[in-house]
Amino acid sequence: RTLIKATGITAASIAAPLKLAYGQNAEFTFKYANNQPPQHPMNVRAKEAVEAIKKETNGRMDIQLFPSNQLGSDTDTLSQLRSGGVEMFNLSGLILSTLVTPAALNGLGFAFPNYDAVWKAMDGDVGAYIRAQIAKANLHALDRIWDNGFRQTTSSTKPINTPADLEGFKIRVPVSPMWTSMFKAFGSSPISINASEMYTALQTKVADGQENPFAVISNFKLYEVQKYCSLTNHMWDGFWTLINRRAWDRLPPDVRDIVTKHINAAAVKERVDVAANEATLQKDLTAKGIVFNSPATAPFREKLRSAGFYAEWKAKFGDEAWAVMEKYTGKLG
Ligand code: X2X
Repeated sequence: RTLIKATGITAASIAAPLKLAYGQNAEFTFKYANNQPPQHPMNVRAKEAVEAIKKETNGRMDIQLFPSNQLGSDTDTLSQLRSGGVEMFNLSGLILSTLVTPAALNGLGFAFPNYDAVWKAMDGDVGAYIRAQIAKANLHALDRIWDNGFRQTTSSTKPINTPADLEGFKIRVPVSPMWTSMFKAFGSSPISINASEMYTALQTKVADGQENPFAVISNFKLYEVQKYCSLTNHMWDGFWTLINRRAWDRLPPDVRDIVTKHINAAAVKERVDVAANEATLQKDLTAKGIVFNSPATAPFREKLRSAGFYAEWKAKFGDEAWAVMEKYTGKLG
């Protein structure tokens, strides 16, 4: 006890590692990773779902949630998911596109005018098309994609009013060709950095700006290192729940059904939470010192078109994928 006192170890810190020996009585244990802090609606809803799954399987299935990239950056965790070191992962489709190109479809610049169009496409044929391609990479994707959101552009140096303001702009983007391609088309200097390094990159001015939905700007405390938020709404991004194929196939069908039911339901609830938070978050961020502006978006889209962005991605995705998107978005580019 004296030693414990001297080292400042508390009862709580001794108990913590014991909690890591999870699933001792469970038949099946999964590690479930994501990049968001615990308070993001995705983790709130995922936590409820894993508790419901444990209960409904009478403790046979124990899924432990690892928020905040605790198991590694997104790109690291994707490798672990493929090798089976991590069984389950909520990952942005655009980052997944480094492995499954069509998973970036929904991130095409200015494709979706609003959430109504997003959910019709993602719960409809666009989502089905993407999931079929994911299956070919030996990963199982659950049906309902979680909302990350429409992305807005923040900066420590200046508001973005016109496409010209993006020229030469040092902007942090997630690790994905869709993002680098889009910001190169704007003439920016995109720097690919995982979410886990984003705050530091902005703080140390490796990048002057970044782009993310309100929930991320808020939960990652980017208001501490950014001043302006320009409502560019330049793309919509979501998280697929991905499961290692061998781990999934090891589960009996009844357990698979229970996992599917609860995680899908959690994703749908998370969409509602994120939408409900949008209005309050803009007020909160304003109170924290962020200055908002609403640029006209048509000139940004025109810039992408004239730079050949849509032609480049139509060739990469192919005519079939493009036609599936255009069913929901109207003519792209
Ligand atoms: O890395 C990001 O910017 C984030 C959190 O939006 C994604 O997961 C793509």
